[in-house]
Formats: sequence, C-alpha cells, structure tokens
Amino acid sequence: MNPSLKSVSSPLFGDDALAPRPREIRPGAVHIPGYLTPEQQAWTVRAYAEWRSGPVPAHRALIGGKPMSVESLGLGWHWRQGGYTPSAPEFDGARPLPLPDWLARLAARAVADAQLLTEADLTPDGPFEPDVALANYYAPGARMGMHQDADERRRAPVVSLSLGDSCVFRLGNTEHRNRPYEDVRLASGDLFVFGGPCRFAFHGVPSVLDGTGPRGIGLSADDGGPGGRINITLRETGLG
Ligand SMILES: O=C(O)CCC(=O)C(=O)O
Repeated sequence: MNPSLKSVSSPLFGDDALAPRPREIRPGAVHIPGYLTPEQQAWTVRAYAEWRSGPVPAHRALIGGKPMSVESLGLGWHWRQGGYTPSAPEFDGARPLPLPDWLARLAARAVADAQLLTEADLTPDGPFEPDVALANYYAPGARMGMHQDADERRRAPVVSLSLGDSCVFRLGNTEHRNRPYEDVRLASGDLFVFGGPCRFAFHGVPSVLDGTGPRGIGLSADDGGPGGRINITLRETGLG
C-alpha cells in the first residue's frame, strides 16, 4: 500500500458516512441507533397496523382546536390535549387497547440500556414501569411542533422508538421552544431516551425525510406500504 494514503482523509470515512454510534446527546438524553432488528421493526409495524383500527383508532388530535398533522393513538390510556383519560370521549367513550406486555418489557430494557450511557439518573422515582404508549404516524409531510411532555405525573423517562422514514428530531431546552437545541437524525429501529435533566425538555420533529425508510419492514412504498414514519413513545403517567 502506498504509505502516503494513510494520512489522506477520505469522505468515505467522514462523520456523515460512518454508522452513528450510541451516544449521550446531553445528560439524560441517549440515542442508540439500530436498537431494533429489522425483524423486530417488521413485527412492530404489523402490530401498529392492528392498533390503528382499534376501538380508539389512529386520529388527528386537536391542539388549540386544530388537528395535528400526525395521526396518534394511545395504548393503555387515551391522550388528548390536557392529559390522559381512561376512555376517549371523541369515540363514544371507547377504551383504548391495553399496553402490550412485550412493548412494556422492551421499554424497560431500553431504559436499562440507556442508563449505561449516561450518569444522569433516568429513574429517580424507581424502576421504569410504563403504563402508556403513544403511537404517532407521520404521513409524508407531517411534522410535530416543539412541545414538552408534561401530562405525566412522574419523572420517569420518555422512551422513543422510530420506524420507517428517518426524521430530524429536535431536542431543545427545558425553558422555552427556541435555541439552544440540537438536531438528531432518528432512523428506523433507533431508540431515543430522555429523562433526568432532559425529561421536560421541549422537543419536536421539524421534518421527516421522505423515502428514507428501509425496505422489508412493511412500511415503505417499496414494500407496498404507505411510506412515512411511525414513532412510539412509552411513558409512566403516574395515574395508577
Ligand atoms: O416522533 C417523535 O420522534 C417524537 C414524538 C413526540 O414528541 C411525542 O410523542 O411527544
């Protein structure tokens, strides 16, 4: 090999080209790329297809009277602006599907794995025992504005799983919606956990990158799916 090549930097090995590694974005906020295998992603996409036509179907919740661009549904609890309810007044008082045990166990494991990457205490109130999952579907063009997850009564972390198209996830500060914030690209199968000092950070999804989802998990147009992105967050409501 030509020894001079060793010192030449190549775009092949630039930060954008190398696979992202698990990292703490900020104390209490951890990104673990590729946490779910393709098979686990495909399973979860199939599960979502069942949930979305459940007794409380995927719907565009109202914020300030206007429908969100994402379609959401709750498992375990129903969510609407203002908080959680055991049933959905918008759907004749239907009760949401229960939170599946496999998903709760996956989320507890995810918190334990994230805890290894941060010194911040992710579970100051005790072991993570989620009782709700909110599943959001981002059709192409959908986004989510900066907001805090503050309807929960406990300081347990928020566990986020991404499927399908990649997105730009914006992690802000705990004071307001504006800078400083950091943008993190979340791809299909990625885990993001935010708790401790980041638990009440403003966050949002300013864009989803159309057509970037993997083949083979049943979501992309190449698989005959609708395209877009699914995000599932697991939380502890503290509502007992
Ligand atoms: O889609 C995401 O990655 C974030 C979802 C979110 O912010 C929420 O459900 O509160």
